[in-house]
Amino acid sequence: MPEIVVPGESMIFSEPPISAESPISRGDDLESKKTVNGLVIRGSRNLFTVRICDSGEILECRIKGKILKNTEAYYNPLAPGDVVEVEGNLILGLAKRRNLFVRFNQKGQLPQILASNVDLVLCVTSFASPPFRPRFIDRVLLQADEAGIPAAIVCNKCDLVHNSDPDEVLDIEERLSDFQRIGFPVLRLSARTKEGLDELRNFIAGKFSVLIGQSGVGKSSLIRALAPDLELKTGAVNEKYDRGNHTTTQPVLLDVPDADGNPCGSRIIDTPGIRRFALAGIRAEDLILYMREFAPLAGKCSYGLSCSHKTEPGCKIMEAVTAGVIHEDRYISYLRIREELEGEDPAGRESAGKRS
Ligand SMILES: Nc1nc2c(ncn2[C@@H]2O[C@H](COP(=O)(O)OP(=O)(O)OP(=O)(O)O)[C@@H](O)[C@H]2O)c(=O)[nH]1
Ligand SMILES: [Mg+2]
Repeated sequence: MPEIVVPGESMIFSEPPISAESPISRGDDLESKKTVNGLVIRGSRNLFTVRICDSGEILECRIKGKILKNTEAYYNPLAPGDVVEVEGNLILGLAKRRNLFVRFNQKGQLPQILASNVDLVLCVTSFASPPFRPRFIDRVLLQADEAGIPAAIVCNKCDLVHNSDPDEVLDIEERLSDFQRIGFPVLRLSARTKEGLDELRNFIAGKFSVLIGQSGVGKSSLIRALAPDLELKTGAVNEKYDRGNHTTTQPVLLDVPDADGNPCGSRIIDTPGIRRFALAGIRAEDLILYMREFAPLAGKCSYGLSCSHKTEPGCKIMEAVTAGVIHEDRYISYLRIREELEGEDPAGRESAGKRS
C-alpha cells in the first residue's frame, strides 16, 4: 500500500471532529473501486468504524478476507488510531504503525491492542472511590516505556480529598511525588469541579492521547468535561465494592476542543476500565529496563545481568532501595511483576506484544 503519513507529534487535526453522534454511512456512494485512507475510530472482531481522512466521512467497514496481514499475533487486528486503506466499506491494508499500546488479554492469551500511533499514555487514577492504586500505575508506566510512548499520571477526583482520611491523602501525595521525581508528569484534578482541567487541556493540546485506568476513576467524565458536546456515557461507582461498573465497553477515538474553541484541539482514546493490568511482550529479566530509576543500574550488580535483584549479595537494586533512591513500593511492584512473568509461559509474552 502507498506510504501513509501516520499521526505524529506535530500533527494538525484538520479533519472534521469526531463525535459520539457522527452519522455513519455504508460507503456505497463512494466512487467505486477507489481506495482511500481512513482512521480507525473504534471496532472489534470484524466490524470497524473508520473515518476517511480526506472527506471526514464515517464508515462501518469490514476487513476484506477477514484476516489482515501482520496482525495475527494480537487478540484484535485493529485499534483506534490505526490508519487503514479502504475500498468502499472494505479494509484492504494497514499502514505501518508508529507504536502500539497493549495489555495482555488473559482470556485470549494474546496481547490486546488498546491504541495505535499515540503521542501520550495518560494513566488515570483517583484520590478515592475507587481507591488510589499505585501498583496499577507502575504497570501502565512500564508498558508505556516498553512501547516507547511518553506517559503521565492524571489523578482525578481531587474534590474528594477534603472528605478523606488525612493520612491516606499524605500517602497518596508521597507516592505521586515519587512518580514525579522519577520523571513522570502528574496532574491533580477533578472532572466534577473542573479544578485543574485547563492544565490537562493544555498538556494534551495538539497531541493524540490514550486514557488508561481502572473502572470508575473517571476517564469518560474527564473527556466529557473537556468536550461537553460528546455526551459520553458515565456510570456511578458501586458503593459496596468501591469500584466502577465497566460503563465504557470498547476503546473509542474522540476529538476534544482546545482552549480557543478549535473543535479538534486534541485527540483522545477513551478505553474500558481495566481491573488488572497484565503486561505483554516483556521478559522477566528485562523488567528493570522499563522501570526508570532501576534501568541505570542494569548490569551493575555483582552477578551482572543475571542478578534477579531478589536475594543476591552485591545487588545494586537492593542497595538503591536501602538508600531511598528506589521507593520500597516500586521494589515490591518489581518483585510481584517478576514473579508473575516467571510463573507463566514466557513464549506467549516474548514473541508477541512488540511493535509491528
Ligand atoms: N467526586 C467525583 N466524582 C467523579 C469525578 N469524575 C468522575 N466522577 C464520577 O465517577 C463515576 C465514574 O465515572 P466514569 O467517567 O464513568 O468512569 P470511567 O473511568 O470512565 O469508568 P469505566 O468506563 O467503567 O472504565 C461517575 O459517577 C462520575 O460522576 C470527580 O472528579 N469527582
Ligand atoms: Mg468510561
